[in-house]
Amino acid sequence: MATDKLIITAALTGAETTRADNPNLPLTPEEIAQAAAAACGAGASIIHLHVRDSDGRPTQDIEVFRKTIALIHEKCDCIVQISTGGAVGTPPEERLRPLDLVPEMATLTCGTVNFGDGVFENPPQLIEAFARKMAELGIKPELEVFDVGMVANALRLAKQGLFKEPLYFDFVMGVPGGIPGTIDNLLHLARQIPAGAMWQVAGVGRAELPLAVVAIVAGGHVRVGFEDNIYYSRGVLAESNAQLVARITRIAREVGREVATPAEARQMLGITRGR
Ligand code: KMH
Ligand code: ZN
Repeated sequence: MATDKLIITAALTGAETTRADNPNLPLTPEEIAQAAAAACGAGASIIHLHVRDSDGRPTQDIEVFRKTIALIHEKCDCIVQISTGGAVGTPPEERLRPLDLVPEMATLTCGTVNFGDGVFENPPQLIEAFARKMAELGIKPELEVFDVGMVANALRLAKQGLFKEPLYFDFVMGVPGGIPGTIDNLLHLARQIPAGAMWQVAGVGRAELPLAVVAIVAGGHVRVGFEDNIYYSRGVLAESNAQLVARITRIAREVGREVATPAEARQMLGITRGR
């Protein structure tokens, strides 16, 4: 049974979810900041951040990120984790651009994966270039794993000294094209990472809740939010990202696992510089 505190990440918006999927999706900087503050109040310590342009389409525009992050930090102390994944097909140089804001964390996808009808391209040279930029700027990478071979890709880069410990893996499970979101697969992934490394699960769709529950008791950490899942229960749309976070906080407490504050999450992840 896990005894360390649970880190909850809220993936508020993503690049693929639309208002037609869930009318409560936050899209503007103001809406995203409001959703971040509510998620933080419900127990999230990390905000996984995608932003949208004024038409609601995914963008990697640094100015939209800058504004959104400033608004978030006016309201709460959550760690902001910028997405370098963007949307399927976003050019690599656009994906990298918001790193110039030097966020505390950013995502680093560790391989190429079919993603629904598209291909989320992350060839070896791109992964290494992104990892080097994060290392240079002192940004903590979250190592995004969409299938089991990506763990090995991440460990090869770790051997080159590109990551500071503890390594923080995010197992994104249930993307059509990636590893299916089963409990067996989650436990298999968790067994692939070295001692001392940390992991989180982001289950897509109906896999979100059961995999989160397994992670809570198995010593992992949890990501929830509209990027991954728009439902609260079967056929019932979630009212907010905070509603999904609050349920994870309640379940964790019920089984004796306290939830990390942003300051505690920074300490666990080895994030030492201020934001
Ligand atoms: N939107 C997906 C294609 C990340 O944020 O780093 C990629 C993604 C991963 O969301
Ligand atoms: Zn994302």
